[in-house]
Amino acid sequence: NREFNSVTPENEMKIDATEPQQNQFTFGNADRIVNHALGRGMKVRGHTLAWHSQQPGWMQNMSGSALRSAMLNHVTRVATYYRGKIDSWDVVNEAFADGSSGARRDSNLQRTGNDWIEAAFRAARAADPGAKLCYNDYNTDDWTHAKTQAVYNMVRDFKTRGVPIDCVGLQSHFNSGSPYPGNYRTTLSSFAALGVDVQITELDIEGSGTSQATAYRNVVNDCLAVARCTGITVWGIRDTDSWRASGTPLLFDGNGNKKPA
Ligand code: G2I
Repeated sequence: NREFNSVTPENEMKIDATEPQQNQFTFGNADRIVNHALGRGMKVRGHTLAWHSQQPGWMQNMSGSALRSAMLNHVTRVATYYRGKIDSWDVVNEAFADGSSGARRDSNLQRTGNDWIEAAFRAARAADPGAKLCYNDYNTDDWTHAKTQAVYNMVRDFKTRGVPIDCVGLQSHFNSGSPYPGNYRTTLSSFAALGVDVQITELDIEGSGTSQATAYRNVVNDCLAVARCTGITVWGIRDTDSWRASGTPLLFDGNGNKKPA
């Protein structure tokens, strides 16, 4: 409450959490977060409407037109339920493959047809016209990576053809194997130049002390330098609650005390 003006549910809006049985929606845990945030004037980032991972069992077993319909129904129902309460939605999460291919990630959703992503964005726009609609991914921070270029080309194509997209989320999970790239600001400004906002959506940086603080400073300065960089979300508050707890990647230690970062 003291340190943040925006909040994101780490797991509570995922497909398995909000639609555990087909057409039976459960919003209790997500509502607690949304109500807490809105009651204090904080914004909410919604995460996430369509994703190959964390699908409930019933969806994992679907394919083809039945899965396409179920996915669109999910997007519509969840975005409609939260209409007017979400600042930005991660409409589609992690749809591109890692490595040098620049291809889409294979998944049951991808196998419903290459247009599944734009279909999800159109459904989200119809359900909540006021929410900013984002494409969110990881390993898209380094401007030279094939995956970054592939997402950039998709967003450019969407803007050209009028597919409703407002923002790109860079997850920005950094560690020694995937460090803060020196061209990060170029990545942010290049996406922004397509006419979308850029948001840093899941920031964490493994390390400690001064070097960790320097990396955090670099990320923040890069965002501040790009007018359309409109938000920085850290992927947790205390190190001990992080999905990468052993890497102590967050801004507060296990006692909730501020770190140098
Ligand atoms: O994997 C790191 C992040 C990559 N980008 C998308 C994010 O949504 C993702 O977040 C992580 C959460 O931080 C984890 O907390 O996504 C994982 C998978 O959804 C989350 O892990 C899940 C476990 O898989 C569940 O077994 C567990 O019940 O966390 C749940 C709650 O602790």
